[in-house]
Amino acid sequence: MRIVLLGAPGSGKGTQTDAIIQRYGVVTVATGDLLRAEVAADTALGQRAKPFMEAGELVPFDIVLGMIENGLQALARTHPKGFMMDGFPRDLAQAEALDKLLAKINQPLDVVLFFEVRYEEIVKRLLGRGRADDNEETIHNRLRVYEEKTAPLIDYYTRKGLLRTIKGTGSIEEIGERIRAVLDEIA
Ligand code: B4P
Repeated sequence: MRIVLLGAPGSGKGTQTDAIIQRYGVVTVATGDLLRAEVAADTALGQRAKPFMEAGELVPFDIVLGMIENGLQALARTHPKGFMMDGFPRDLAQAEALDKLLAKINQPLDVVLFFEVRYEEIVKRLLGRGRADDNEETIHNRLRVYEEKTAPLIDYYTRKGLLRTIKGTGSIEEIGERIRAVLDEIA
């Protein structure tokens, strides 16, 4: 199965990935985690990405796409059960690039799970988490960037018939149950 997790920062995508991996045997590709690892290791890529992440802006296209391209081609060979993208695509250019890449390796997407959560709830969650980019100013900028650049993907994937909306509030188990209901139908 090939899945995209779509939703605002803090909508709980990362929180649900372990349960999905265990049940469906897919592997996860989380651009946020990959970028944070590059920053922590102080690589040239991490040094370029860091100021964008600290400001809550999207990291430039070439950096993110390079990471995805390398990863996906290898994953298609090593993980026949499929993959789940968390945090990618983040805008239309990334979505179109992903479509092209997946068409090239003959691995089209099966479903896009859109996590629907109100912004007041998101701000509360992220302030509670307290990661380096979870201060109030950066959170508001991340939500503004999400609204402007990422939210148009809801229409993009609806038009392709791939979007399924998951109500992202309630307990982590309740949300997991809603996800299972959708994915069991597709699997
Ligand atoms: P990400 O790492 O992708 O975003 P995130 O804020 O961690 O969101 P997620 O939805 O995964 O939230 P989580 O489950 O952790 O991006 C960070 C930055 O990286 C971006 O701002 C950008 O700069 C850069 N970046 C990443 N991908 C990029 C791309 N493709 N292109 C360009 N730039 C990119 O949940 C958040 C909190 O909520 C946690 O504390 C969790 O415990 C809590 N929570 C989860 N579910 C809950 C529930 N049901 N109830 C209560 N709390 C809950």
